[in-house]
Amino acid sequence: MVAGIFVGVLASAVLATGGGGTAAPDGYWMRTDARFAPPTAFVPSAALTYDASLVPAASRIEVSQHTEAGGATTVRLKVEGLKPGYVYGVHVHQKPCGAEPAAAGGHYQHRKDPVQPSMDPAYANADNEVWLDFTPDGNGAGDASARHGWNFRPGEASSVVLHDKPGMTGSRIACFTVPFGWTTGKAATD
Ligand SMILES: [Cu+2]
Repeated sequence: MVAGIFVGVLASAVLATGGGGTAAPDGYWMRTDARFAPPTAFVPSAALTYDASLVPAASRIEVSQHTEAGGATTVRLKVEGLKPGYVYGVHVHQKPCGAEPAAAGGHYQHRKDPVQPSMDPAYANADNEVWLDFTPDGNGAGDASARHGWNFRPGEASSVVLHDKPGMTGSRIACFTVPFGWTTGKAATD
C-alpha cells in the first residue's frame, strides 16, 4: 500500500473523535498521502487515477485536516506530478473510492440537499461543500485549502475526488480515500 497516515500530536485525548487522526487539546489532526495508481494496479493504492493523461500514475497527493476544538475545519490539499497550468476541480465526497469513479458518491454537504445527487446551487456551492480546486505550477505542483465554520458528521466524508473542470461540471478523473475525522467535544454545527 503506497500510503501513509501521519499522527501529528501525541497528547492525551480530551475529545471523542473518529477517523484516522489524532485528538489533542486543540482539536483533531490528520494527514495522509499516496501515489496515484490505476484501479487495476497489482499493488493497490488509496489513490486511484481514472485518466492517466491528467493524473499520471505515481503522481502524488497529500490531504490534511485540522478541526479546531470549536468545530471549525480546515482541509488542505497538495499535489505533485500533475499537468502544469491545467485547472482541476476537487471536492470532498461522501464515500470511499472504488474501481468505478461513481463509487465515491456525491459531495459532502453541511446542509444536505434533500434531492441527491445535488445540483441545486443553494446546496452545491463552496460554502456548503469542501472545494479544493487548483492549478499546478510549471513543475506540476499545486495546492489548495478550504476552511469552514463546521465539522464533518461521523462517517459521511470519505474521499477527495479530482475532476477535469473546476466547479460542478467536471468528470471524475481520480479519487483518494481519506480518513476524515470529527470531534464530538462540541456539536457539529455552525
Ligand atoms: Cu466532486
